[in-house]
Amino acid sequence: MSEEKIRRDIEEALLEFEEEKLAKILKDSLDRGVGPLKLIDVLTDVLRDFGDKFESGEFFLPQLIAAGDAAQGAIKEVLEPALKKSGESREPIGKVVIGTVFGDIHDIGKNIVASMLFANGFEVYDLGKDVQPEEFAKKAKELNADIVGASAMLTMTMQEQLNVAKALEKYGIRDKVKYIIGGAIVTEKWAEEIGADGFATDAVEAVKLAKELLGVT
Ligand code: B12
Repeated sequence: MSEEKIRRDIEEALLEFEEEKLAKILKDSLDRGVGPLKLIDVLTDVLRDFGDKFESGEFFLPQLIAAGDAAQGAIKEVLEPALKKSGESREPIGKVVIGTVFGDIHDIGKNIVASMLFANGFEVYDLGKDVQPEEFAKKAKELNADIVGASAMLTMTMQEQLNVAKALEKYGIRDKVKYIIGGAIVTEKWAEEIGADGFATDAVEAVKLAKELLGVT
């Protein structure tokens, strides 16, 4: 099956908000040897396209919510287990605490990053979404984490990534952890501005960054 056909099928399932149909397309594609990473790429691209259509007024919020929910469900059911499979039996190379910042409920990207880090040998503690800055710091201190990751998708919630950095200072662990950020609105300039140790635009880059920061090749 060509990538174009898979994209068309995924798009159709999401337009109909059909989680089961989407899960089946993903399962069939995996069975045919298409990698989970490739499928995540295609799904991400379709979702971003929906976001653009929402912005231009072609789509409405309920459509975005229903499509986002269907994508999330199918990723959890089919793609996350496929990603995790490859990482299950390895010694952890580092401990990561990750979450979506306070006021922000976008967690699809964060979940993919968490799964990819896990699949690549990291021990991952996922705080979920809408997480208060202190929660990141508290958990990182408790677990003696190596990396803290904060995801933000809204211009409105970007500031919370700075608040996480401040919370890490407050808990006295800013120099003990590497702080990484991500999300559609995050730029290198913003990462520098808030003193983060790095940022990544997708999950593959996030894994590369995490490994680099811990000096793992
Ligand atoms: C799906 C979606 C939703 C779903 C979320 C479902 C869910 N469970 O996540 C729902 C419908 C709930 C939603 C709600 C809203 N949304 Co919305 N949403 C989207 C959409 C279409 C896709 C986001 C997504 O999942 N992308 C796919 C994932 C895989 O990509 P990603 O998130 O970018 O993640 C990757 C990277 O960023 C990176 N990454 C992510 N996190 C991290 C963390 C670390 C540490 C690292 C290193 C890397 C990293 O790796 C990820 C994997 O590759 C985007 C459009 C877009 N262009 O992004 C809008 C978008 C983000 N939403 C937007 C808006 C405005 C909203 C609402 C405010 C709408 C409203 N008026 O109510 C609400 C906000 C609610 C809230 N308080 O959070 C705007 C934001 C604009 C802005 N600049 O602020 C966007 C850009 C749409 C648009 N074009 O207007 N949304």
